[in-house]
Amino acid sequence: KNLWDVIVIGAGIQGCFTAYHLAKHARRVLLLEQFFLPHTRGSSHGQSRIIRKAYPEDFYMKMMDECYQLWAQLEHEAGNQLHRQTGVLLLGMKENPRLKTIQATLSTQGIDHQCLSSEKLKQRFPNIQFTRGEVGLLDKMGGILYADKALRALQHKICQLGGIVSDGEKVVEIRPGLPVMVKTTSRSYQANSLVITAGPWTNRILRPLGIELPLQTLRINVCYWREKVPGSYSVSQAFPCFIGLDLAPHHIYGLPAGEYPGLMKICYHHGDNVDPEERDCPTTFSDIQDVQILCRFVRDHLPGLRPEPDIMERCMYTNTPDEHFILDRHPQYDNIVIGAGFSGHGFKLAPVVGKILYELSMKLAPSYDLAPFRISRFFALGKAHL
Ligand code: PYC
Repeated sequence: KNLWDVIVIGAGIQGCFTAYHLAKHARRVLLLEQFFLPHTRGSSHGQSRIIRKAYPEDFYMKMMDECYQLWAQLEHEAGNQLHRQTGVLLLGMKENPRLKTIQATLSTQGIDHQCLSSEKLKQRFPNIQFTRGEVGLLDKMGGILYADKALRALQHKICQLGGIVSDGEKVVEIRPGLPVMVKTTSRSYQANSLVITAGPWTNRILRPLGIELPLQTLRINVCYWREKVPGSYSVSQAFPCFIGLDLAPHHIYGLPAGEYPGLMKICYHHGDNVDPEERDCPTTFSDIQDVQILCRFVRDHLPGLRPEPDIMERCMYTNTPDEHFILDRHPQYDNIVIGAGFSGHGFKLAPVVGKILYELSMKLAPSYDLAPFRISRFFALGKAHL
C-alpha cells in the first residue's frame, strides 16, 4: 500500500509535468517539494516565460511542436488562459551564425516567420532604437506562457487525477534499490522508480548517490522597467517578446508590458554563480554587473522606458556546459531518472520533458532521440564524476 509507482522530487515545472503525465497514465505518483507551495525559491515562479519555436537545433524545434499541443491541452483542462501569442523577435547582426541557423531551421521545418531588414525593423518598431544595423527574425507563433498559472493548473490536475503533491517535505536520504527508499523531513516512502527534478538542488541530491553533474547554478536578476507613456510597449500595442543576441556577452530578452501594469520585464540571460540557499542574500543594486548591462541597454535602445529598474526579483538558472538538458537515468541505478540542467530555456519545453521523464521512469521507449541529453557526453570531457 505504501509503495508508489514513481516518486518525483521537485515540484517546479519539470517535476509537475512529469507527475502530470504519470497521473494521466494512472500511475501512483507522489510529487515531493521541499518548500511550501507556491514559492519563489527555485526557477519556475513568476508570471511569465517566453514560448518560441525559433531554435538553432532542430531537435528542440521538433519537441516544440508537441509542446504547443500539450500547452493547449492543459489550457483547455484548466479552463484558464495560460498562453498569449505575441510573436518573438530575435535581434542580431546580419552575419550572426546563430540567427542564420535559426532562420534556416525555421524555413526547413516550414514554421511561420518573417525576416526583417534593418530598415523594416525601424519602421515596424519605432520605439526601439537600433544603433548597429541589427536585423530581425520574427517567430510569429512565439509568445508568453503564464508561468504561475500553469504551475497551479498542473498541481490541481495532478491531484484531480489521483496523484499526491506533498509540499514542505525536504528529502534527506535516498536508498537506491528496488524499491527505492526516500526519506524526507516528515517520513519515509518507497517507490519502484524515482525521478529527480530538483533544479539548482540537483547535485545536493545526487552527491550521496555517487554522481556529481557539471551544473552551474546562476542567480538571475529579473528586472521590470517602467514605461514613460503607459501602454507604449504593451501586448495590446502588439509589442512582441524579444531576444537580443548581439547586445552583450549573453542574450538580453524582454517581454511586453502587461503582467505588472506599466512595467516591462527585461533580463540578462546570465548571472553570478551562487548556491541556491544564498540566492536572496542582499547585494547592492549598483554592484550588480548584469543589471548595469541592462541599464545601458534600456538607455540606448528603449527610449520610452525609465533607464533604471523599478522592481527586481530573483530566479535561478541551472546550466550545463553546452546548455542542453540532462534527461537520462542514473549511470548505476536504472530506476533513478534525472531531469536537470535546463539552462534558462526549459520552461516552454516542460510538457515534452515531463513526457520523456515519465517514459524513462516507466521503462518505456522514449518518444524522442535522447542522444543530446545523455549524461555520458560529460564523461568524455571528464566533467561528471562517479
Ligand atoms: O528560452 O526563450 C527562452 C528564454 C527567454 C528568456 C529566458 N529563456
